[in-house]
Amino acid sequence: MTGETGSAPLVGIIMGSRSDWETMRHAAETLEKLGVAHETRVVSAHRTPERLFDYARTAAGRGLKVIIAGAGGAAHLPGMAASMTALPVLGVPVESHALKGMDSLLSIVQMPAGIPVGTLAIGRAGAVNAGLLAAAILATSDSALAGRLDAWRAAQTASVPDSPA
Ligand code: RP5
Repeated sequence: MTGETGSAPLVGIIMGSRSDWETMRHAAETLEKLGVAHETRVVSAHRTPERLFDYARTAAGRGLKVIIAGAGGAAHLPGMAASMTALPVLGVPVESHALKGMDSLLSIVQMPAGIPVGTLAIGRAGAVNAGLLAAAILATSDSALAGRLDAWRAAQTASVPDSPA
């Protein structure tokens, strides 16, 4: 799966399956709007464990600053990624068919003390917010990005109507 931007990626968006893309594309689109270089990969904790090991172990060395990991069901990807890198890992629970994403949420959020995963909401809202949170983390050391993030939030505020009718 592609999604690379021109410059070296700062955010890695990984997901357990191509079926997660419909949700995780919202993280990518958010980063694109904010001009944050990122990459997207399918990396499954269960089906491709060696790929996950290689990805997480090399992420910091390749220049990534934040990892966004989305998965559904028995969603071990964010936690396993976090176990192998000190980079901040943001977990997005993908809405599953059987349990509506409650399985994904509980699999991601209830990490043991010592290996943190910043867990977002189930589905699209979580993916959008993971993109925003990754940008906010990067913006602490990138004033131009901080300005773009402020502008994005101001535009959102301006777009909210006074009346529902
Ligand atoms: C998880 O299993 C993936 O993250 C996905 O959400 C779920 C179902 O995967 P597919 O069977 O659609 O490939 O590992």
